[in-house]
Amino acid sequence: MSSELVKKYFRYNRLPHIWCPGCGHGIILRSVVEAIDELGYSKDEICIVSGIGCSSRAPGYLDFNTLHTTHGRALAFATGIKMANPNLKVIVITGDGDCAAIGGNHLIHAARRNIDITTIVFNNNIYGMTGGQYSPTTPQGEKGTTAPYGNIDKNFNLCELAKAAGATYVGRSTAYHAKLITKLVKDAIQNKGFSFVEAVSVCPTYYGRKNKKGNAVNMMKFLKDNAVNVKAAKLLDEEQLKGKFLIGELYKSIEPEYTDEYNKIINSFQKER
Ligand SMILES: Cc1ncc(C[n+]2csc(CCOP(=O)(O)OP(=O)(O)O)c2C)c(N)n1
Ligand code: SF4
Repeated sequence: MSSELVKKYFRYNRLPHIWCPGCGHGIILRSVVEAIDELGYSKDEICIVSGIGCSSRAPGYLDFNTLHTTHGRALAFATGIKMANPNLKVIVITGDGDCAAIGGNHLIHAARRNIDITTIVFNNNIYGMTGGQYSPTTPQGEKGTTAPYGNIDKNFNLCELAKAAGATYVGRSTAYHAKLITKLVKDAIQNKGFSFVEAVSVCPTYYGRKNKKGNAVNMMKFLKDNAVNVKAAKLLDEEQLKGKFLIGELYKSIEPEYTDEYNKIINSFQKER
């Protein structure tokens, strides 16, 4: 990261960070910070909220209004913050376990309300912080410490889940496609409603080692070789897309936003008095 961005947005006394060498989370965080910087918001206008996990360490490193909450509950806290101060740009940074396992219910309800929160999930397909248990995004057949013979659960497609639940902006990128993360996060923050960005990360320490994915470079190469931009995908047939996953803006719509609707009710009663 450029030293300018570090100086401007990071809490010096919390560095160096403790993510493993080769972890994708640092690259993703850089892209998120770049997005905020490019949008030109003052630090006071932003509030970053997380649950618990390697990914959820991110707000601790950042010099904004930040809140490190309990595992899975980032969206519940973020909802309270947004309701109390709708002028804040509220951003949730979460992991696949935090967001889709213990926090799965909060995700679907925040999406269905279309509350103006941007959720960025650092999806490394595993529970990193607690040592490699399988998560809702661990692909079927792959291993975790809690699935030593291969996981038999079908994995969630997080973007489809967020869209089906009511999110009005959905995008996906990867730690390899860092510039695209910045673009998606910028668009997501500007969307007036619930925005969901899946940033596919790499965890060489647990997911990679357990599943013989090679080192961090190999894992990044996998992302490079298997992600297809939605625009390019339109020109490809089913056979060419087999085993690939889509990146880019996957969905966008315009719907009433929750805090606006809530304030309309408050205002109507205040007028009556
Ligand atoms: C209520 C509760 N249950 C479980 C835990 C233990 N725990 C901490 S982080 C974590 C999983 C983190 O995985 P993920 O959200 O995918 O993030 P990652 O560490 O992979 O970035 C778990 C189970 C906890 N802290 N609190
Ligand atoms: S355990 Fe995995 S997710 Fe956690 S810091 Fe290490 S590489 Fe990153």
